[in-house]
Amino acid sequence: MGKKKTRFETEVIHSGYQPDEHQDSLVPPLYQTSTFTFGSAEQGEKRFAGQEEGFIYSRLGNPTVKILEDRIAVLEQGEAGLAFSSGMAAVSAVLVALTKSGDHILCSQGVYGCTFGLLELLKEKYAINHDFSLMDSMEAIEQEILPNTACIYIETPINPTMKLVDLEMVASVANKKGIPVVIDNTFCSPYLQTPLTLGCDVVIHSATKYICGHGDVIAGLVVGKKDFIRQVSRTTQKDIGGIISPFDAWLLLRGLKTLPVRLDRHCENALKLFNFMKRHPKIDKVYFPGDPEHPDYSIAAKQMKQPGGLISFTIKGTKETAQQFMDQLQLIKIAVSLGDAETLIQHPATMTHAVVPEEERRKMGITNTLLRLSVGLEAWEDIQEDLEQALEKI
Ligand code: LCS
Repeated sequence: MGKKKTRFETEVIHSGYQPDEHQDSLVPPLYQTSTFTFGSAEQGEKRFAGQEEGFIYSRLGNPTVKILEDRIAVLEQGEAGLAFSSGMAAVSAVLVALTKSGDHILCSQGVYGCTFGLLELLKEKYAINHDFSLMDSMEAIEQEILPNTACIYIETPINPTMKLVDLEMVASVANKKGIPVVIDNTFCSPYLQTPLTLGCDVVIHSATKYICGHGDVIAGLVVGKKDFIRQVSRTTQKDIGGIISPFDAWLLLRGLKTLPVRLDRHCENALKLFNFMKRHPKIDKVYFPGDPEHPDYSIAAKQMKQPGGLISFTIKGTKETAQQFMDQLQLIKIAVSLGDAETLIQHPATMTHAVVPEEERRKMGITNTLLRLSVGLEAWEDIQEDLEQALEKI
């Protein structure tokens, strides 16, 4: 683009888009089309052969989607981006691209339930094994990397336990061994954490969450080196087909513009609620990276701009107490997903992580009294009052 590099808050609004390339439209146009016409048979042949630039068919690329892909690449400070129909389409396209039968994946001790399901599927169907690792020291990781380890897969903060992994530390070990490090950056968005700048290789997002921000799209994004993104776009994306619709890409471009403004508010609200929850007699433990007593507080301070908008906590009592508490909430909605304007609460053991066997859940730290709160954009006093009245009733 040859333009002056601007700050994050400006890039979320302008990067990847030039109005003069699109009839001077201020807002990126929605190219709601499945296919593109060729002026001649020869032109069609050239486009398919890669001898001429241009769009062919929306599963292989679309101008609205391309703007989103270019924008997320800028925000994550990577070379290229790729958009998918869901976060899981992104996770599966990346993991299938990086592995083959007989390989091994080293994974953080805790991942989103469906990512766990995918790892199990890869093991059962294709003999791609995995191990979970605390990733808390260089020595441990060095020992856990096997000769057939094809990639390291990390969530940080981990959904829903809010444990953190030191990305720079893991990347320094992996880089020496030439093993790609893949990060699911969903909980942070590029506004709070940019893993590629810490030495990681591939970033994945469930764009359904903070990037969309409005609870109306399911989508995924991947950012990495040009060669890797091209490989994924020509193989596991093109041939498995989990592409985003142009309209959903358009909505994400709209949501992205307010990402920093929204996240500042999510984080501000979360910090206030954390201080309330930490002192409440009916709440047992609170897991929040902004807690100076959080075991990974120093990692959060090092690699995250702010502690984020998610708080997990355990209610004193049993699974039933936790569920009774949820049922008393009035403003806060019981729903999975996160990063929306509305404050959402969910019970991981029976919802997002219900597919994880109980034994594994215990190892990850997901107990039956654990709840996850996605702090929304409402007045924090109203969210606190709702928590307060529901806690009073249990
Ligand atoms: N990665 C993380 C960290 C997630 O939290 C999710 C979804 C995904 C990937 C998958 O993204 P999707 O395909 O849904 O766009 N997490 C959810 C959650 O915690 N509640 O509902 C969905």
